[in-house]
Amino acid sequence: MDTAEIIVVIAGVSLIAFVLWYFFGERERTSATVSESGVQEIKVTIKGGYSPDVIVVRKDRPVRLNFYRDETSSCSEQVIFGDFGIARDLPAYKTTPVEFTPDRAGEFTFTCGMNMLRGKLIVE
Ligand SMILES: [Cu+2]
Repeated sequence: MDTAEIIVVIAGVSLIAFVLWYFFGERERTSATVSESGVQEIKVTIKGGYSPDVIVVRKDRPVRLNFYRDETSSCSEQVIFGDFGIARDLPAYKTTPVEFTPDRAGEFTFTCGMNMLRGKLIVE
């Protein structure tokens, strides 16, 4: 193999590694911060996806997820926590708090109204 071929192979392997990491890799877990009043709070920015998209909270303590929708894409105009029976409209370029108290531990998916954008709420 000459140098050009080796470079192509390395580039190809790195691309495959990136794709595997992107789709199957461990997502970054972000814990909510607890305010003085005991509310677990976290800001989630929405721009083509949820950021952070894996949120860790504690069970039986109130949670306030502040969704900031940084786009007008109709995809993200709603956020749904099916397991907790919550659906909220999110106006563009505004922060919308979603408040509830998780009464069960586990991993719960939250999505946009079309089930395209996805995030995970981990209750511990
Ligand atoms: Cu959508």
